[in-house]
Amino acid sequence: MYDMNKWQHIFKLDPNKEISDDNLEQICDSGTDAIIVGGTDHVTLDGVLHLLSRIRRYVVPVILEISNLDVITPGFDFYYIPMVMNSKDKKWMMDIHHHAVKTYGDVMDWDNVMVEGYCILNEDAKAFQLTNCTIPDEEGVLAYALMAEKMFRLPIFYIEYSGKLGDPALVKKVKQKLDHTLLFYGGGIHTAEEAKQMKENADVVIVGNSIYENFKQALTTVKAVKGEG
Ligand code: 1GP
Repeated sequence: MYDMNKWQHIFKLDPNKEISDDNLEQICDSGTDAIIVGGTDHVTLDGVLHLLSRIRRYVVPVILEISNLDVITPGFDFYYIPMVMNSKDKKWMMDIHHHAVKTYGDVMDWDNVMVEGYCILNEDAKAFQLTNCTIPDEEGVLAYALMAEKMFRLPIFYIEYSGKLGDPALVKKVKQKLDHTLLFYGGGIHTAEEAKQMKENADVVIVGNSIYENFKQALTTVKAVKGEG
């Protein structure tokens, strides 16, 4: 029903943060390709369900990014499952996924489940610390990208700088390694210019924090990546 290969821009909403009805309407009607519901801290099932029901008033596709098994619930268009490739712990690559499939495997609609090969590159990001990551060198990042596509055949490779603008040159080099796997870039995008710059190489840019920090600017990132701004 939805063609993810055509997506260019996604807003990521955190169920643990407040957003007014008016701002939520503007986000959902902004022309963004989808909304991801996800966060690292204090994400609860109640918070997820409340946000889902509010977003469902609009036509935009909505995705649950599963950071914790307690929040898995039906009703989303897609379920994104992070596999943190540069974590030191197998837990974040394999074990929680194994546990989830043991629990929910029989009722999962596998067509709507996408595994994201995450590479988290900001040491100060909460997700980096929570998942016990290490920073790879450039060759290391490129190798993760190749592994995501050629070994694991993942639909998405996600360069995550959450909270900090990343290195566009690195994003470009990663993009050159990928033929099929979609390259998602997220982190520190606040302005139309920053969004446009990252979109030059990433297939999809994700905008999160700036929704809560500078709402008007966050909205301008949609047209910027879609070549309308
Ligand atoms: C976070 O990649 C997203 O998972 C977006 O990052 O919040 O820094 O925009 P920001």
